[in-house]
Amino acid sequence: MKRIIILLSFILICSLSFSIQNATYGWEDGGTALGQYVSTLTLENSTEQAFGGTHSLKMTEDPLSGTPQAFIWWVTGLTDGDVITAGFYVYDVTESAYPSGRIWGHYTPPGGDINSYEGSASGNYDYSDGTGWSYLEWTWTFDSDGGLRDGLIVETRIYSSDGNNVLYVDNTSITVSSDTAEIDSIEEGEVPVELSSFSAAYSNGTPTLFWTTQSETNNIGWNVFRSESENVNESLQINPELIPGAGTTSQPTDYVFDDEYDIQDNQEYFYWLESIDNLGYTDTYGPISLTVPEDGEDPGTPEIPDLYGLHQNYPNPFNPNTRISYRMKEDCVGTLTVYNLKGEKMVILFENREIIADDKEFVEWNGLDNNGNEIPSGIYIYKLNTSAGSYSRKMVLAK
Ligand SMILES: [Ca+2]
Ligand SMILES: [Ca+2]
Repeated sequence: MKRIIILLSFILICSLSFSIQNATYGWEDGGTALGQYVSTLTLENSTEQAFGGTHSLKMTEDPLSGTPQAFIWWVTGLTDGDVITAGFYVYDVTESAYPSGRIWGHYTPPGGDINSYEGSASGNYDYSDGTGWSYLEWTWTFDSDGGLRDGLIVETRIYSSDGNNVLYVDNTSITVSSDTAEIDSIEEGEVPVELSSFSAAYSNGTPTLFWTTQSETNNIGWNVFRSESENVNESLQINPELIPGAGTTSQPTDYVFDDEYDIQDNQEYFYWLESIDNLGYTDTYGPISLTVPEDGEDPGTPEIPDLYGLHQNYPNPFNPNTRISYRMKEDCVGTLTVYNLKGEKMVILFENREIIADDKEFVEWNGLDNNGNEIPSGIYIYKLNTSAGSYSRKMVLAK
């Protein structure tokens, strides 16, 4: 029996060591493609269309010459059985007519350059659907053909006719199930998030992080990492759920996050933020540090940042309990109400409460309405109306 357990744990360790590499690219940095097939294809970095951000790859075939291809990814060092999945969005507004795009692939030989060719790798026979931006994806299981091949090029193909010969491509991604393969990508300089402040404060036994963005592009959310050293590789994620981002906005957005994990007196902690866009592209910010004072005393340590208003609830998404905090610049009277997306009042959390200037106050909500009934899963809006201004935010109840 013991032997079986050892064997099982060995298998488990092996499967955990198997890794996936991934990469994304969105043409925000002015690049075009790694290469191309046939010179009658013109590749430009264009702002005429974009799926994400403001730039995409514009493909123009002129004169017509068959099936031109832009080389989007080149993976080398592949071996039998490696799995490669790649995809991208194509902008096409001609249903069942040219121009249309397709995802396809071809092999390269060991030691070959990007223009070498070792046979078609096939691809997805579907065209872009002609309804605007549509997503094309394909998965290849690599076959080295007895060692003749070790590379795969992922192509965007354009099919066109006279005068109908322009396509746009954006937000491409690739995953490769291999530790040793090398993904050659067009370099990315995209800035998904413009972070203008990131700070930490300690009060009542809890470190609280505050950060503000000036703009966000396809930012689905945030993770927070903490370490006792300045090395991000030794850090651990401390948010139980992804903290929702603002998506795409040019308006400033404030975030607040309480570190609920155990802390030790006199210990310095380092914090990082990670933003994740809709394709899984991540960026890391930090670290900032915070030293927990002795005996949990509130020290003369970090000043509370200048963050007023209604804060994002925590946790979020939640089930069924969550905490909503707020801080006002001046003494006022406020009412905090939860609405559903139809604008129906679900619960009044407090009414005409006196709010003291500069105090961070909070209320806990248990997911029940004013009649004590459970509220269904969904997106809710909470509004704080005060004599000094009104604030609202969204939260997600996920059962
Ligand atoms: Ca883009
Ligand atoms: Ca079409």
